[in-house]
Amino acid sequence: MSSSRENYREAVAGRANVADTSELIAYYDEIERHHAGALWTVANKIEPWEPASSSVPMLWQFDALRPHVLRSLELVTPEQAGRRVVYLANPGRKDVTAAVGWLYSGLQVMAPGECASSHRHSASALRFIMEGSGAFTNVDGHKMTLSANDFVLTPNGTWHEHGVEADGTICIWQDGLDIPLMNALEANFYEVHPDLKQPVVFPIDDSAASWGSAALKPAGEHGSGRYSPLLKYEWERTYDALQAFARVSDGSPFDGIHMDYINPATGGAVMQTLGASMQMLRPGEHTQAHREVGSFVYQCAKGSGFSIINGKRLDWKARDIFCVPAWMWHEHANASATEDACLFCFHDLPVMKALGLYRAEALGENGGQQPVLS
Ligand code: GTQ
Repeated sequence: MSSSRENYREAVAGRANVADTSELIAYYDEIERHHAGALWTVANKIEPWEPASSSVPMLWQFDALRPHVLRSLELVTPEQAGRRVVYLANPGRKDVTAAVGWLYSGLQVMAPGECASSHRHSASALRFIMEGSGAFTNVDGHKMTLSANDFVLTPNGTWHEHGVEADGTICIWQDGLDIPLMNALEANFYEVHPDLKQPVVFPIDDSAASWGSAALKPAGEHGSGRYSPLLKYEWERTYDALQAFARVSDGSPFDGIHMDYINPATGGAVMQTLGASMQMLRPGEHTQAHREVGSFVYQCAKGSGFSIINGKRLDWKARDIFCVPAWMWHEHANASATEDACLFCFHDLPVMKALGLYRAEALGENGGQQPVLS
């Protein structure tokens, strides 16, 4: 961004444009000794014309990571590790352990009969199940059984532990959390359950049975208001909803058949800081490009295709994870002419919207797609 054209733009727009002289350099050294600095040396960096993400568009292929995730089963126990997870490290965000922006993502693996002890924290968390059977999670006494492509919440402040039944198989799921955001806000508390394990208080899968119907809820019940009382969104119901919507809608030019997971008590996002959606790209569909203020982590739930993110093409298939950094152009394509493709996504849009920061922009007035540059 330091081309001569940029310099010219900075100068005419009343932006910082001060050349280094030996006198100024000596001055900068002097004030640095007083733990201070001259604003005009950093102004253009800390007040960019538009969001300038340091995150890199990344693809994490499940087939490449899976052997390493399975290897961790032999190397550490859940008792030793707390959580046995291989996290996704964006090259531009290593310092804050983020997959993109202020969002964390990891692959957690558990073997039959194992259980990871109960804890709670300020970070909000979600899981999207990748493979295996017999996995369960217990959130504040609500035990839930987990199957492939189910989406589960562990909202901030709730006690949660995970395990796999003795007659299950090795299970892998994606964990999505706002850990980097909580640390950026210096608001992150963490607590281990005094008994390491909490009792199951409610009937198994009571949350989905109570709140999981498309348009019905328990009469007079409103939930806590802080997060969705529906803690598990089953894949079959999600896919049925996409199919039904596709019969009556052309969908979004940018995202195809696109539905938000909602808090059924409020119609709002599933948690205060994290939102999630599922989208279906019909056979051969290639969407128009747009960009948004917000960071996105995608997991392909079904089919295969590619996304172009600021000119970078990422080819994905089921269980691959990729990210879209804030304010980067992105478009998605289904590579198959016969099968649909589904993308799960979690993001920080609830934060952007609560703070009045959300913006979206289409590429070109009548839509547009990007050239592939890499
Ligand atoms: O399962 O609660 O991948 O607290 C990172 C932090 C999973 C969890 C992660 C966590 C968890």
